[in-house]
Order: sequence, then C-alpha cells, then structure tokens
Amino acid sequence: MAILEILNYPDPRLHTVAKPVKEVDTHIRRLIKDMAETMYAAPGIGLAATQVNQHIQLIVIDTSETKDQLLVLINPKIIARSGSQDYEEGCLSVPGIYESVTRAEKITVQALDANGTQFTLDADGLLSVCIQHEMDHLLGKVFVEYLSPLKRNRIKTKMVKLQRDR
Ligand code: K1U
Ligand code: ZN
Repeated sequence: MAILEILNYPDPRLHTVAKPVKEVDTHIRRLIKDMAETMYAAPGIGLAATQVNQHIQLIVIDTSETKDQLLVLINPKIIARSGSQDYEEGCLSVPGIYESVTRAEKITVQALDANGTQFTLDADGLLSVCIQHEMDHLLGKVFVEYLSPLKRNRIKTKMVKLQRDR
C-alpha cells in the first residue's frame, strides 16, 4: 500500500470534474487501498479521488470511532434528500480550517462497492455531511466555496502563504 499526496487548496486540479468508473478492476481496488491508507494516516474521515489527483468517481469514508468500518462509494448518486443541518467541516485539502456549512440532514445514496455491486444507503448526521462533502470534491467543489468571498479569499491567501513558507 502507499500514502498518496493530497492536493492543497487552491490547487486548480481540485476543480476537475471526476469521470464515472467504467469497471471496478484491480487498478481501482489498489487505488481504494491506497486512498484508505492515506485517509487513516492523515488522519481524516473521508477522501475523494480528486484530492489525490485521480479524477474518477471514487470516495472512501470511515466515520467510526474504531476506524474499522471503511465505506467505499463508486459512482455515487444522491437519490433522495431531506431536512437541513449545519456542521463545522474540515478538509484534508484545506488543513487547519474549520467552518460551518449547511447541507441536507438526511440523504439516500446509491453507489457501487469495492466489488462493483450496487447498494443503497440511508445516511444522517456526520455520515450524511461527509458523503455530501466528498461528492462535492468529485464535482470539483471545495467546501470553502460555500463561504463568503471575503472568508474564502482570506483562507486562500493563508493557504498560499503556508505552501510558500513550507
Ligand atoms: O474531504 C476531506 O478532506 C476529508 C474531511 C472530511 C470531512 C470532515 C468533516 C466534515 C465533512 C467532511 C476530513 O476528514 S477533515 C479531518 C477530520 O474531520 C477529522 C480528523 C481526525 C479525526 C476526526 C475528524
Ligand atoms: Zn475535503
């Protein structure tokens, strides 16, 4: 397995729209393992392929306390949503920044698992927030884009300085 490099905001590659996965083959299963290892090592509770510069519709998530409940979503689609919730979100591509974002409270998502088998999942709370956050990554959207232009520009300037001074 391997730890992959995570792109940092405002890297323009984070705005790439991901393509559907055509076949869940050995290459995809290898990437799932590497993304899971990268997410656990960060540490984080989710990671989208976009963040490791792979522009395909693949997400890994583990919101469990024990970090042993890996959820793999390939070609995810939200088929129902209801309610609204505010949550203080973070992002491995925007390290050190936590801001409140409003999203749907409950969602139903349809996706393929690591075996290429379709499944349907009802999610609420943190899992719902995390799935929506990661699906935004696949659309080329970073959570700071929900913030005011003033806040977003302050974060952008901070990130550019951090990367310059590294
Ligand atoms: O997409 C990402 O960059 C991962 C992100 C997922 C996320 C967190 C919170 C709300 C929405 C989406 C993270 O994992 S940020 C790090 C984080 O939340 C965390 C890190 C260690 C322990 C617990 C949480
Ligand atoms: Zn993120």
